[in-house]
Amino acid sequence: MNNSKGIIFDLDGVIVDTAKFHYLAWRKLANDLGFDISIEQNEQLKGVSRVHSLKYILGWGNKTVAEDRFEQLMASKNEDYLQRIAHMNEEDLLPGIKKILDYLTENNIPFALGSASKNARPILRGLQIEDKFKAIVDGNDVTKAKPDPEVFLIAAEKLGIPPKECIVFEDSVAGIQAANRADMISIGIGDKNILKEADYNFADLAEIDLEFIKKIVSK
Ligand code: B16
Ligand code: MG
Repeated sequence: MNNSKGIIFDLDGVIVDTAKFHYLAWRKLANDLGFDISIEQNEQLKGVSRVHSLKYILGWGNKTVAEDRFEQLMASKNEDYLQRIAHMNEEDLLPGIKKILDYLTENNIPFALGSASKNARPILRGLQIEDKFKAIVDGNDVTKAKPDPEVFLIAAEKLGIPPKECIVFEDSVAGIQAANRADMISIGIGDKNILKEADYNFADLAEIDLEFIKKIVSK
């Protein structure tokens, strides 16, 4: 098998469903400020950094806050979120991911994480898959949020593989755009009508068979 390809996985929505916990924590924050956010609004926060998420939310609630209050709100949302994900374990891996990671490991195909989350490492640790990744690039390593390609370009560099030879699994529009801008192959996980800019689309990882992975890493 041609092993010159590298794979980059997004975290939330690809490896684990943390979006529901982000939503509960952001919703509590909004409620405390006197307004609500909908599931549809939460969709727009997928793949978006913490700071940008709070900016959107305050905009939706027509709130403006001073800089120190903004920092406090981000910190309290994160504390709430961390409590909600504290008990995450292997059983929280999304269907299909384990099989793919095992296949890549067995075939020496390197893979990295490319996530906007600053909590990515403890989450991977809880899921007991942190050690499988050759590189982990998260919200602590980047200065520009998706759709900027920075997170994926750093991941490719850490894998030692040219961007053109990297394949990205992503569930957010911003993430697919970031992968495309990085000149990587993009695989959209979720609604193909939303992720229409992806090179390939699957409803979820369980829909992907190993033949597809074999084919795409051999191209
Ligand atoms: P944190 P991903 C993203 O993860 C989430 O989709 C997004 O909703 C969240 O705001 C962002 O991480 C930052 O997360 O507050 O933990 O730093 O999809 O890029 O893996
Ligand atoms: Mg995601």
